[in-house]
Amino acid sequence: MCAARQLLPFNFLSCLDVCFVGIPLDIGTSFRSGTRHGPRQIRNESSIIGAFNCSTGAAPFESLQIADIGDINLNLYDLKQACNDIREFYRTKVLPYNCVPLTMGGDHTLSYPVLQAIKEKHGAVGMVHIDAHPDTLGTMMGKDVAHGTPFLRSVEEGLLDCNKVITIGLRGHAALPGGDWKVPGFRYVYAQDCWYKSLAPLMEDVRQQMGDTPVYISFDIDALDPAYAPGTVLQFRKGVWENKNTKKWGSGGRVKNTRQPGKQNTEADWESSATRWRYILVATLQQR
Ligand SMILES: [Mn+2]
Repeated sequence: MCAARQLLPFNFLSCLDVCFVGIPLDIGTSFRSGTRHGPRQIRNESSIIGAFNCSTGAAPFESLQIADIGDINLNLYDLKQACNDIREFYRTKVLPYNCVPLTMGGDHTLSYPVLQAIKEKHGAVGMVHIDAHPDTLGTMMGKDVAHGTPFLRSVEEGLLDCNKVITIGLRGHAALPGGDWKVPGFRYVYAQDCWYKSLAPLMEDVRQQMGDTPVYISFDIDALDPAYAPGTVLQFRKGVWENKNTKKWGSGGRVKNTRQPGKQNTEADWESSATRWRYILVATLQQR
């Protein structure tokens, strides 16, 4: 299942600025599974990656030492054990080095053990969280660890600086106004408040808010319209980046979504989603 036996020697990480880590986890999801295939699919789609972004001028592979160090070997029969496996991997294998990890999931449960490990090194961190959902539920079906609960667990354990957390892209039934999902201090931006305008002013505001505090960035692929990334767990129509080409789910976007909600993912769904993920990951490496 995992590529752990192919991991590079860990002293290699001392030479890296950035490492990609795969977490093939999907046993925390409440609906469609399959995100265990995410890391591998992102790698497949990345085989045609370009080294230079002509829009931003970024050429990250020229200015940073970057390597993919493989997948974490985790227990897919026990979610809490899987979380332990993830936390210990980051705590002992990644964070001792000055190498910035870029994690490829995997369902959103994984952010909880990753943040646990990060706290040991950095203390409470800020967070830029881009997602259709707040992921601050107390429990899901009576369980405290699940893909909808990682950030409430993180608050309870002091892993986040609550005055430096912003969730962007909320929409659908997961974030009804007046619900008990809001965390004091967190800032929330609904998807519709991002539509048809530049997000540059908001991002400048976020930079000011974060200041010099270390920041964890979490990007849930369902922040995008499922026309562009249909291989997600929960499909909510309309994404955070709505424009004139995405007014109708599945018919207005550049990518046709022929799936129906509730059906199992196909390889084409994963390919489409992984392609977007690849772009998002590399877009975070904006050094020139
Ligand atoms: Mn989500």
